[in-house]
Amino acid sequence: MTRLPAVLLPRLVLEPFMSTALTKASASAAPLQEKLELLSELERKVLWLSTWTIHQANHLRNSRDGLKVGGHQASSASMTALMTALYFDVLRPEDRIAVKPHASPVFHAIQYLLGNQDVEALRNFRAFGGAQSYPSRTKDKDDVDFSTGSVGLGVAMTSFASLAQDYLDMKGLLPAGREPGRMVALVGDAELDEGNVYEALLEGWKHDVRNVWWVIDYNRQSLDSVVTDRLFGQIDQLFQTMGWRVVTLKYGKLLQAAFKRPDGEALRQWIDDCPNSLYSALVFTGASGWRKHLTADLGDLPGIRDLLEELSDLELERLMTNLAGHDLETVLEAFHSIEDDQPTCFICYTVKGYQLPLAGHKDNHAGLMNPDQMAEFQRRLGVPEGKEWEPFAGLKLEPEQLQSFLRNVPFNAKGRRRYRADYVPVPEELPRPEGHRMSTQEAFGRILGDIARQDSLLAERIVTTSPDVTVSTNLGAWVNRRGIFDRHPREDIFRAEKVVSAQRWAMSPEGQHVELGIAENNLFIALSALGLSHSLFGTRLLPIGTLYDPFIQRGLDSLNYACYQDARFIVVGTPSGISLAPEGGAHQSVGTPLIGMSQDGLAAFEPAYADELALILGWAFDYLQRDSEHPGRDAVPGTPWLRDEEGGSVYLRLSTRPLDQPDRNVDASLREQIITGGYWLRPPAEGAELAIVYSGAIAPEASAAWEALVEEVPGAGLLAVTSAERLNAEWTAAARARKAGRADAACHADRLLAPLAPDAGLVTVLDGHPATLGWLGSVRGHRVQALGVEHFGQSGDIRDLYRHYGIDQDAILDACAAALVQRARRA
Ligand SMILES: Cc1ncc(C[n+]2csc(CCOP(=O)(O)OP(=O)(O)O)c2C)c(N)n1
Ligand SMILES: [Mg+2]
Repeated sequence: MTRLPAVLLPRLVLEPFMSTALTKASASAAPLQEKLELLSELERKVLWLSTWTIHQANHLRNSRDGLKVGGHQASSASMTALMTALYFDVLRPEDRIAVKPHASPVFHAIQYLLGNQDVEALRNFRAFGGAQSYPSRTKDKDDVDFSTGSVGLGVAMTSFASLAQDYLDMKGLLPAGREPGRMVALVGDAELDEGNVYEALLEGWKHDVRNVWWVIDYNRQSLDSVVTDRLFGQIDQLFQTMGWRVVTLKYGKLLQAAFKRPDGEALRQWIDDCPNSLYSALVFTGASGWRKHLTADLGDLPGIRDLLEELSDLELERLMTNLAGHDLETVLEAFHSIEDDQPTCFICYTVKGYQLPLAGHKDNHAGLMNPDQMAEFQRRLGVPEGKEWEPFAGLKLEPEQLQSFLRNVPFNAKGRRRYRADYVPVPEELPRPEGHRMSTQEAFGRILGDIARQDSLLAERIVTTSPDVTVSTNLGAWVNRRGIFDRHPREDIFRAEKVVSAQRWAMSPEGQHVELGIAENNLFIALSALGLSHSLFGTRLLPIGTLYDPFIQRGLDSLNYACYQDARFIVVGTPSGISLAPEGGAHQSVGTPLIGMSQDGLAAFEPAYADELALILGWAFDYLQRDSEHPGRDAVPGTPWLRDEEGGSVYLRLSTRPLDQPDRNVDASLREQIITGGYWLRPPAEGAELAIVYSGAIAPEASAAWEALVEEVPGAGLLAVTSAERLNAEWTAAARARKAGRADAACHADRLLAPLAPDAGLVTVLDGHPATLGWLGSVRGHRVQALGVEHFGQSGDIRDLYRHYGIDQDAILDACAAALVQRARRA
């Protein structure tokens, strides 16, 4: 009986492995054997660097605040072979990857070896300005494709990125010479507990997505513990039901060889039957544990007895943890065997903390090796002291050989893969829809309907999407003209059968609306992918997503995720507030204006009138496209308070409440004020003692209250706030600038309120949380009566509801009276 190799590295079990798939598909010219040797050396270095990066951050950098810095050595070690194989051999420049958040150190180590990350960033892992804890498109310098951090979202992102790629590809909008790539998620197995993953899976199936790989690091451990055994059978089936190919990588070459020995099948069966918890515990306890259990369960089989006798403790441990996810050749074989575009899920068995003393322990998620363990690990890997950051120190192969291999890594062939796209021209102004009375939602639909009729680049690049509320958010006119996107042309059956409908529902690759199922998470991740099209694929899209305003909260983490990645899109929340009256509290939004104010990367507007909306939309199409090289037509150099030159995404909170439209011409000054956040609809007299401030659909009540008030308080003003968010952002930014020495830094909110008497009262009101406008009192020290909605809405008509929640004309006048009384008392 042959003895298993002493050092169970892949090199010694290569002979039986001569996969044609691997040799055929691999772009590297290096002979297979040599390549495996190189990759296994690099894997060792990646394991070292990722582990050391975390160690350095926790043990060698001075902690000024006594906080543990953290980092995930076990989660990283789980993926080093998979990521080594992918980045150094399998991936191509056009591929895009979402890396499991807590494998960030592995990603940074790989980019370091590829020359795309500097050592300072590694040294400063998790420190200010250093490599980020979780891969970040916006904060890391080493070409992160998709940010991750909130588990599950990066996974879904790959599916929608593939949809975005198809959208461009099928319209011939991918820049010349750019091949479609694979969208690859490196997934922690516990990420599959996140519901959004299944929402994305189902949506992906509907859209027949392709070129998506999900590589699951199946270490059977999450943060708290070991995951349930029965889960994977189910997940396997689920993927297959959704049309995915499932490739399970369970056993490495060593175990495969052991299974071929006498009684080897019994060993396989034993491992197959071994509960996840026991397996993990034995990984941690090591040889003694394996021997005890294998002897008790299989000791009567001569083949197993021989095996246990032959193997040293180290050999036995290596054999029993030789899961396929750590076996480079098995991994490469699997990846390279896929040559078509069918979505593929690789279930890769791994050990969390592989090769580390933390391996397998259920509490290892946040576990860190202590300095003694680290020293022993360093010795074992042969990394000389003082050369911890040297890319090739301690490896057996010559640095030149390794460097030359790295220079030819296909993934790195084109350098940084951040693209730029040409600016899509936006007309100076979008025309305001005709009509004396309409809601902002209707105006939105009509403005888009007008654009849909045009033959312009703007019309070509707008893509709309909605989670099953396309018609009820007034996208109908747009969709009727521009059609629904589908990879396969599909007839509108109702139309073909001559059933009368206002809505055309034909689908084709030319369509410009992506219809989604109801899942709001998918909406925001779709916007995230479409809104990064310029950077990921080199073609600018102008995505607009619509949903009912309260359901923003359903997809809030995904919205935050989209903004965190600096995706550019317009999200339209409509209808909003209790103005949706009869629909009741379950559909009425209260807190969304505060979301608009607090969400970074999102300029939020709540216009009342169609002309305001037309202006804001036109501005938004330009704002979406801004960056340092295209600072936008409104950006004034030297006034950085609003960060307008950097651009961002835009949130429009709209309403179904029809309002009488003002008959006015919007001049340049008014335009600027609408975009900056507010204007005096009725300017106050100099030294006025009172002003009513409103936002959005409540405009008629605010106006009526002002009319009634002005008879008794001549000179009172009526301030229309189109964007509490921008007024607020500019106010705080200007204050920061003043502190930094810019004495001239002023803000629009301050200028607006300047005419009022210093002790004037402000009555603020909106169909949303009162805190949205209440802060205005702090700008110049005015006393505020803040009206708004603080409690869940309910069914009713607008009159009943506005009265009940205290935002009707009477409530506004009562607040005005209170403000005047308060002022008189202080005088
Ligand atoms: C939405 C969200 N909830 C919770 C967390 C905290 N968290 C980080 S990793 C993790 C478990 C990860 O387990 P798994 O995906 O299996 O990765 P492993 O560490 O085992 O590789 C949790 C709960 C998070 N990052 N995101
Ligand atoms: Mg896990």
